[in-house]
Amino acid sequence: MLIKIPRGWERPEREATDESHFLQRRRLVKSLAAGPVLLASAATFLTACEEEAKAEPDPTADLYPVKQNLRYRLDRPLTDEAEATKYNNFYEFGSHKQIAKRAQAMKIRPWQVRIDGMVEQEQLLDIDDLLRRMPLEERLYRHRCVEAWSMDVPWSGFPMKALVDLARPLSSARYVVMETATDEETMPGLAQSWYPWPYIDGLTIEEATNELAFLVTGAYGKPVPKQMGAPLRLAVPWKYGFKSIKSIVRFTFTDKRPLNFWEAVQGAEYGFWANVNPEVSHPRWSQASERLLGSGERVPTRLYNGYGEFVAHLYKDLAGEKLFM
Ligand SMILES: Nc1nc2c(c(=O)[nH]1)N[C@H]1C(S)=C(S)[C@@H](COP(=O)(O)O)O[C@H]1N2
Ligand SMILES: [Mo]
Repeated sequence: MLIKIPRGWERPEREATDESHFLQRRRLVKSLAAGPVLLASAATFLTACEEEAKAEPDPTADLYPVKQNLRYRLDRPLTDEAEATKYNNFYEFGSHKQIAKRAQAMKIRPWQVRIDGMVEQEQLLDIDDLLRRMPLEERLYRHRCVEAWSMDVPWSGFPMKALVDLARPLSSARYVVMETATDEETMPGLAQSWYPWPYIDGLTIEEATNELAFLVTGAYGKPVPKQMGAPLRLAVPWKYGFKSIKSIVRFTFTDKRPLNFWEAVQGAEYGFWANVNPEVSHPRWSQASERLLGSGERVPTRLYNGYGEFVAHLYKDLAGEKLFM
């Protein structure tokens, strides 16, 4: 009989389901100490907030659905909306996937977006003005989480290049850093003080102005739901999902490469570039295949998540950089 001993990168995905595996024990200890009293009050609070959410219609709802840009197509079916909206990574609301209900407490109006750093002039933009100025369109994109699951989503939004043009960065700027809102009142994850809040991530200016980089304002023909990063979220489909930062309040132009949230948490496992590559394993699991959200089917992962024709050229002179983690 042949006994096969799996190597590190051959381990099943169930071992790869949490980016903060090594932090779990600590969180568990803390939550056990907090006990059931907290859970009960959280439940009451959520009901109140859900009521509030229902009462506040999105002021940009009339903009949707937007016209689909047929240049960005999929060769596999869209993920069911019900699946994509109930299985989410949004650590501000907790380090597990069932945060959708909790996220409804987030206040997304008024919402301002600051543009600062190496720009001709700092700007503070109201989200509703911004959305009405930007060229909205729908794109069908793949999304590949570093945890080896994926989904296919009809996003609405605008090319990030339009925002960079609006920002008028100085020629010395090389990166754009994005930052997620921090609202202690509605985001219980912020109390997990061992995480380096706020969540930030960044792109080079070349990446940010690549035609694929997309700022998401909607999904499935409606304003994007809170758990998916309302009212403004990034989609960079050739990179692992953690680069696609949610609920953005700030764009800072800089000449210094930022240390993103996951890199700061665990630099041995997550880096700045994070381009999808099935041949480069995560230190704790293989990236060769992925599980489709919804059907559960396992399919091979593709280099640059299938978007090489759009982005491979961005990396050809970067030998020596860790491009795929
Ligand atoms: N602010 C913030 N943005 C975030 C995250 C997060 O925890 N906080 N998780 C990232 C990860 S790991 C993934 S896979 C996607 C998940 O997006 P989804 O919940 O819409 O599927 O959001 C990314 N953006
Ligand atoms: Mo992810």
